[in-house]
Amino acid sequence: MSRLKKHKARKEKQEKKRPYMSILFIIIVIAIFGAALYLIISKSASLEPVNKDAIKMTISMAGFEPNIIRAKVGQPVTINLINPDNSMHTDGGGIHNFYLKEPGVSNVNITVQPESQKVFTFTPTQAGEYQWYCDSCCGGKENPNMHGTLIVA
Ligand SMILES: [Cu+2]
Repeated sequence: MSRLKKHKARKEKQEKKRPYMSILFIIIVIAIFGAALYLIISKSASLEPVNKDAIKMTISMAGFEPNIIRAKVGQPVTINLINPDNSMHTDGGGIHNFYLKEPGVSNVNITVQPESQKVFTFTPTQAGEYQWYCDSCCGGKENPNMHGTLIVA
């Protein structure tokens, strides 16, 4: 076989490989779009609160909703905290937290796993304005989004 023929043969071989390459490329593109779609859908999937009498509160990368709650001295506050974020969130692995430690108000440190919820109760014993925050993501206390205010009268 001449050099030219060899070269031609090799070129033909390479060209035969190409359709597989484009199929592989299409599969990769579909996989990436599928993963993105999964993240969007699972992010918007809402969890129904397990305790309908509690204050329904969500905590996500967007912060607490609501981020202001009012309470009365001596009356228990029950919060149903829902975390709709999934574990694909790079910062903190989708884990969020409710941290409220103020003398005479409460001593609460509740961690909520991704796509789950927790119900907890505390009873404030002093009037005033208090800050709670998420201690598990985006710089914790330093992140202004991850705060809430408890107003006790
Ligand atoms: Cu958080």
